[in-house]
Amino acid sequence: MSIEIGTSVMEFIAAQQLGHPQAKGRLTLVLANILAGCQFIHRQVNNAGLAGVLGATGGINVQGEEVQKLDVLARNTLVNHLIPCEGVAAISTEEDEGIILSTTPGNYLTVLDPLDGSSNIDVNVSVGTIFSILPCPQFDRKVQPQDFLQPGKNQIAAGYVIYGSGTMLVMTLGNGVHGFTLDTGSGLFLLSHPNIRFPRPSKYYSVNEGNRHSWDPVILRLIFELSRDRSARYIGSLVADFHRNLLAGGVFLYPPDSKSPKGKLRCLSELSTMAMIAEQAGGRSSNGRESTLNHMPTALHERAPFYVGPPDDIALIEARLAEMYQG
Ligand code: AHM
Ligand code: MG
Repeated sequence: MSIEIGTSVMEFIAAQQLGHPQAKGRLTLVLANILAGCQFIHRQVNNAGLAGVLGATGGINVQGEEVQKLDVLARNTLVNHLIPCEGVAAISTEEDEGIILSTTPGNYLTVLDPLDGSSNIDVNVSVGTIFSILPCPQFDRKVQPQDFLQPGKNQIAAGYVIYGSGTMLVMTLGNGVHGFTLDTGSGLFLLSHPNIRFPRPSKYYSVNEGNRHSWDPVILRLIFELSRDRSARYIGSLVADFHRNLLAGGVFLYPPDSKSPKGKLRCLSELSTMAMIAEQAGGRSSNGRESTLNHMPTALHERAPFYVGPPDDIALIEARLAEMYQG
């Protein structure tokens, strides 16, 4: 599909929807509402120092993590846009223990990490919004939490908005990965990075090396091996680390450790999205044993180890980890 640089995202989505068999119903409307919410979050993130929304609320979320004021603002903004949106049957967010029902029936379930990278909010380092759209299994009955327990390969759309030195949307509808930069003058996301592919060979690896004291020796050796011909970059916001590797060429790892045997990142609200984008950009993702996209989650907030990047890197990682899983 050839679409000109500068095309607005809504025009782009409408054109893609025509050729996308799964994308029926109100997909354009659902995405428009997510992006309207993200534009509001963009303004809040940019003005946070002036608007008095930096810092923690004093609360702890369902994940046992400190809740930041901007986490709440981002969550409320997106949920308020999606509850009345036709097409959306229900919403699951990283901040909510259960699911949120919309006020209309719909074909779609939306999963959100409203503001990823909480530890970077107060220090002016890139954060992001992660979203995923799944099919709603039943149109004619009340949605249950189990309806969200679908492997990432079922996703109809997946994307993130990074609030960085510029604000950018990266998205796939299952037909390649495309990047749109927010033009702050017009308030439109405009196509700036068509058909993004992981550059090869990879030049970077991203992992929190502060966890090395809790790693299995197999993981220690793996990271040492990756570092031989790659430079290290670690930001601490999944969206920013993934985005950097996608554009500059690198592999991201969040392995299990003795404190977090299932890793830290969440299957539904973080990993499925990045996995679909990676595969659509010519990369791969894995939990160490199988493709992230094939994994069937068993709970809304289930965590899993995560490795994502160019295919050769993921093949190398899986080969090395086989030793750990066998032994
Ligand atoms: P969150 O900010 O939505 O809770 O997401 C978790 C974040 C990810 O963005 C990032 O990849 C990871 O936690 C960083 O973890 P750590 O500080 O343990 O390296
Ligand atoms: Mg997150």
